[in-house]
Amino acid sequence: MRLTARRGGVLSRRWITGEDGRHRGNVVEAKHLQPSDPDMMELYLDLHSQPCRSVFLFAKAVGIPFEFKLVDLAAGQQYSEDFGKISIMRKVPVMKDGSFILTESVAILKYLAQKHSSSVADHWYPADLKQRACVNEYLSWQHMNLRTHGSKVFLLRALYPIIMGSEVPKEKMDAAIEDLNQSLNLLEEKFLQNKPFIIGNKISLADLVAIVEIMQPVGTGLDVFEGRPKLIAWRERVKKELGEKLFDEAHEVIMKVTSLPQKMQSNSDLEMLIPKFRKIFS
Ligand SMILES: N[C@@H](CCC(=O)N[C@@H](CS)C(=O)NCC(=O)O)C(=O)O
Repeated sequence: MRLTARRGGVLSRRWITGEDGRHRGNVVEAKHLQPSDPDMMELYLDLHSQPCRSVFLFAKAVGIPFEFKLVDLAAGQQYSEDFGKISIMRKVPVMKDGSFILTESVAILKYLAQKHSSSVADHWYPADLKQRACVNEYLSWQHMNLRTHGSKVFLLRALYPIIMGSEVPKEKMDAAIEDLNQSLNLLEEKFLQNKPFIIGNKISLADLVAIVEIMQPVGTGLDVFEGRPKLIAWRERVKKELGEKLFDEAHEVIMKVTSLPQKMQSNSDLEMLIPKFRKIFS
């Protein structure tokens, strides 16, 4: 992958996918020679972020072309003046489709599925009332459950020591892992049951959003799949549907997350993040 230009703290690179939705490689562009295509949808992303990975994976898996705008969270680029013009929320992902700007990964995923419904297979976000309701049920549940609990374990394991300057207290870590396990139990027992995917025989946005959240603590070296054969089999099915190469590409940075603290430590913008993390951890 080539970074093609730096404009106002946001790096651009272009992705291209084939008609079958599989990644065909990057269009290597010299942005300083070639102006950006004004009609190309832009996705502002940092693949350390779970919601960013879901949007990235979906767009690539179904073959929606986009320009990748890197917002390096560890470098504090979400606080840059340029990014502030895109979203005052200062969070990623953000989608810019023409002049239409949309935040919130779930809203972006649904927008993309609906906008491209003629080319995106129905199973991603089924038109059937009840099937769609089941996808929405999972998407509504996950925010305060699997996402909250997986993120907490991730933050405690990856960032707590550097932000707080001490080891994570055992009871704090144990409680976070217990909450995560409860969410994983519910994913298995309520949502997955004995089906291949959350809504049945086919992958949907629900599976995509679930897997990216689970991979967050996995990136810190915690094998959350241990002793969960049903979840392992589901993970393998999801990977196969997305394409192993694409899945690994999306998760490459999170699987190397142990280097993040060093990167942040050498960064003066870290100071802006410290009060925020202290609030989460205290
Ligand atoms: N509910 C939002 C969550 C977005 C979010 O929290 N993004 C995080 C990364 S996972 C972020 O940009 N954080 C930057 C910050 O808080 O400074 C979504 O699903 O898109």
